[in-house]
Amino acid sequence: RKPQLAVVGATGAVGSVLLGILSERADIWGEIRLVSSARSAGRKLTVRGEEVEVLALAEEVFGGIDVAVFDVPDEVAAQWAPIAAAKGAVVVDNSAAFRLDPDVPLVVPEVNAHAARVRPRGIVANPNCTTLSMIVALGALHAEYGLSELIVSSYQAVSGAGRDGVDTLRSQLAAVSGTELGTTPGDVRRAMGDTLGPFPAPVALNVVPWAGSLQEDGWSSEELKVRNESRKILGLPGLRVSATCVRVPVITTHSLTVHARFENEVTVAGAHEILASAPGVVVCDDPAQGEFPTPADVVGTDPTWVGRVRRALDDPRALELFVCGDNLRKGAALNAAQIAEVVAAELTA
Ligand code: 11C
Repeated sequence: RKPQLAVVGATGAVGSVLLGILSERADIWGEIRLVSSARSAGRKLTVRGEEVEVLALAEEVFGGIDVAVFDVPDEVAAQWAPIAAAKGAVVVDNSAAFRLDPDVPLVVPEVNAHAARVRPRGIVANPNCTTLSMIVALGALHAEYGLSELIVSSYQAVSGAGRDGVDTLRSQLAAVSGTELGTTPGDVRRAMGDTLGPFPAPVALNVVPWAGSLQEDGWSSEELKVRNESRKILGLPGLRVSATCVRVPVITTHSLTVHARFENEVTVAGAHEILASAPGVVVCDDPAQGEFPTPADVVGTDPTWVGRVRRALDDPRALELFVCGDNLRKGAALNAAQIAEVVAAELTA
């Protein structure tokens, strides 16, 4: 029989994208059961061209389910993923609850698909969208050159903060459109009043050097995720990583500038060749023709797009890159769907 899939968090920003992706990819699933909080249960959503009623999260919904993709808040995942696993489902969890658990693999199929096979808790974790937006390209370069250090800055889209993030940017853009705002200190902030949504400062006409929650020594949770998750996915526990995470007025698609240092000397031609032949990566790098990835062009696509590839002027072992990836697709739903497919192939082998 075909494996049965549950999507938990089906009505959320990532859940909706996942239903679209499941409708586009090879149809390997038997039933696709949709699950959400009690608040959204009863709604009908379309997947594979059929309307499916959303069920309220409860232990019974996991009966007969082989793989359950969770896209819910950390605390909901922490409570319910083990319940689904105890009912016999392999859980693919997109929260941060289990990513650093040594008994939970953190998987990006292009980089470490093998890791998904060893899952003592019956849970496979899906990385954070910021890490995911760059790691496929870095995994390919690491396999050839041996990565030793990463210094990155992110330019994160508001949909990383969910529907609330998108609604906030759209309403802020409406408020500033056709005005002279953005020319005197604090004018944008005053116009926004208390409509900052999930962000600590206006995001329209602005950049906000903050994503996530405050952690020790001034680091944000998002910055620590980039460090910890990159290390785990690449199998490099001592990798030197510094990240600065920044929110920008983009709806969907995270971008990153990456300074990557390697064990071996690099060349731009070599990097281009590695990236161009890496599954899941597209090189778009001809600045003379104005060709480089931008979120406006990348949104809605599956690959990791890489441009502006340069060798560091002062370090023959370092590359500078500009990377874009759709944070809702490869950054979340697509990677989860890919992991689910890897698990399904194993279960049905
Ligand atoms: C953002 N990357 O852009 C975050 C959202 O750990 O999965 C995803 C948080 C996570 O705000």
